[in-house]
Amino acid sequence: MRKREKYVTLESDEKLTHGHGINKTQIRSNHAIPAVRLHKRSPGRCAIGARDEKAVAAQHEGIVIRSTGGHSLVRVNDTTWRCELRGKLKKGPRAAQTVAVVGDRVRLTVIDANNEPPSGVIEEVLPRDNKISRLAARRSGGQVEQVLMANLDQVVAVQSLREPAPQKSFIDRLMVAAERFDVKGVLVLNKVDLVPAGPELAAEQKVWNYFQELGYTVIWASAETGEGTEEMRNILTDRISLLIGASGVGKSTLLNVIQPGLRLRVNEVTEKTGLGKHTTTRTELFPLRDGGFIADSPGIRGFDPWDMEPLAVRDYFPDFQEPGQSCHYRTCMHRDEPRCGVKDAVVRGRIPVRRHGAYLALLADLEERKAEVGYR
Ligand SMILES: Nc1nc2c(ncn2[C@@H]2O[C@H](COP(=O)(O)OP(=O)(O)OP(=O)(O)O)[C@@H](O)[C@H]2O)c(=O)[nH]1
Ligand SMILES: [Mg+2]
Ligand SMILES: [Zn+2]
Repeated sequence: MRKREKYVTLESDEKLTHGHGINKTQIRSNHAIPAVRLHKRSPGRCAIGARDEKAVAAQHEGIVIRSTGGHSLVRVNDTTWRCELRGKLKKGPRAAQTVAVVGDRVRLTVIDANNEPPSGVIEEVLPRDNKISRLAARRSGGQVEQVLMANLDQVVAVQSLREPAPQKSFIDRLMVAAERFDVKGVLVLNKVDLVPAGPELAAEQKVWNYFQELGYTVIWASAETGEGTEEMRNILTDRISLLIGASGVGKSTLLNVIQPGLRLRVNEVTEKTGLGKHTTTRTELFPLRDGGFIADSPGIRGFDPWDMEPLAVRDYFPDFQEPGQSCHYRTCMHRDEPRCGVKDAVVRGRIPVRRHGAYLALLADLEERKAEVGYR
């Protein structure tokens, strides 16, 4: 985990913890959360920290825990503020939905501190340490960057072993994005209770242990039996994490087991399609009782990484690094080139054909996109 300099204290509130005592939740942040006063007539222009008896517009710094349309919920210490975005922020180069995303640290001006919830205006989104984003289809056609979350320590990919069946290529792509955006990748395999012990389970272990060998944390879990949930709680504590995966894999159910007071809505997987019904409809960040924050997110089917040069993609496959040393060409893309160490490793069974296939497919997607609009 990356080191960050300062600490800020956020407290869980009653609603989120359902009376399980007082919870001082420490999250890492580069910024303290001061309440500073600005001059009444020119909010936003006064120097932070300026003192003026007539001043009324207090400012706070907080973390976005939910972002929908024009509104965001911002957590400042133990209070959740409802905030709008200052108009000028919507005009920048970023698409409106990526201006302030879950996990963003923001500076807000108080509009009404006595409101229920208190209200404010987001004046500034502070620079991000990192983010996880993918390409998403735009309603009006084409594709656009969708930032799923900012300032996170790890992305926790949740798959179910059955109902719905796991998608290996989703994991391959998500882990590439994690490498690209410098976020730790964790893999949770849920519903292990649905896989009979014996050859079926052994086959799954063979597939998924490979990711463990690559250095990713792999957790076998069941929200039904509780298996693996303690291990999950341990890796989530004191970190800021994003749970991500297809609809119906059990993200919300797992969180409810890990922190019962959350009472997240969960739903049935439809029998016909074996797919979930998108019970969770937005990404939301919750303080964890023992420290840290976890974001539950709506199910997504695919994950298209972006913003990388085709030649850089090979660097995001940890298993290609050592065999890649023996490629004849320094810029070998492990595709059509002769005397390729990576392809040799595939032939010798050291790298699964599937992994190499996932790499080639991603490469082709990025090249196609680059040909259309430039690599971004
Ligand atoms: N057998 C079994 N069923 C589970 C397990 N975990 C979750 N489920 C069931 O899977 C279904 C879907 O769970 P959710 O938690 O709503 O799934 P989700 O990933 O949050 O789905 P979205 O919010 O739509 O993205 C529910 O009916 C759960 O009861 C598990 O470990 N074993
Ligand atoms: Mg859910
Ligand atoms: Zn090669």
